[in-house]
Amino acid sequence: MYQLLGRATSGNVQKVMFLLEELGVSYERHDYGRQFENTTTAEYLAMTPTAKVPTLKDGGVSIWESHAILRYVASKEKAASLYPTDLAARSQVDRWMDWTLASLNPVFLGGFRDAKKPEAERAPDTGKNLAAELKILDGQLAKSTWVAGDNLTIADIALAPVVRRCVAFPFGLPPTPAISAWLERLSARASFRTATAAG
Ligand SMILES: N[C@@H](CCC(=O)N[C@@H](CS)C(=O)NCC(=O)O)C(=O)O
Repeated sequence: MYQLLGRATSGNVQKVMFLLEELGVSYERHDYGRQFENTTTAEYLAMTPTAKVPTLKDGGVSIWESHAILRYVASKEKAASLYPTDLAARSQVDRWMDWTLASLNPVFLGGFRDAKKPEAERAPDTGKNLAAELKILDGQLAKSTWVAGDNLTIADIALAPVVRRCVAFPFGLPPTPAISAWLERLSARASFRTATAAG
């Protein structure tokens, strides 16, 4: 059985929960990070040198980096609709997953920090930078039901826990109707609701 180490309030842990729930495979989650189990012990660092969550254990294998975990589990479970084996289709998924970490995540983290501050103390470009990235995603979702085409894939699974937080930031972001419709489609899935229930 998969063992998932990481608190349920972490967006990166939520991605992995979303996939495991969607697949309906058995797993146990253990609260690591923040106020829970320490991620800086020698034992944890031997698995995950970044001291971050999530870590996934599968028998003798342990994996860190949420997107590497998503690719591992989808491939191991032979979930070809979630992670296509056709290389061109797979590249559609991979590009949005890479974009999530390389482009959206840095502005999301800026937003996450700034959202807690009074307006006058926020970095001037936080809302603008977020709006620019969300516009790119909104454009894609205006063209296809799911991020990488007609099927839910691990690209949607990687994006969803991050984007739902982005659109809730108090920055007066411009409307992104295709993202809103996509979030509604996601909310209809029990897997997504379970994965994000902790907030
Ligand atoms: N790129 C990494 C980022 C991991 C990360 O930053 N995790 C955060 C939670 S979202 C963390 O471990 N924070 C420290 C903690 O929770 O103790 C991934 O996608 O897994």
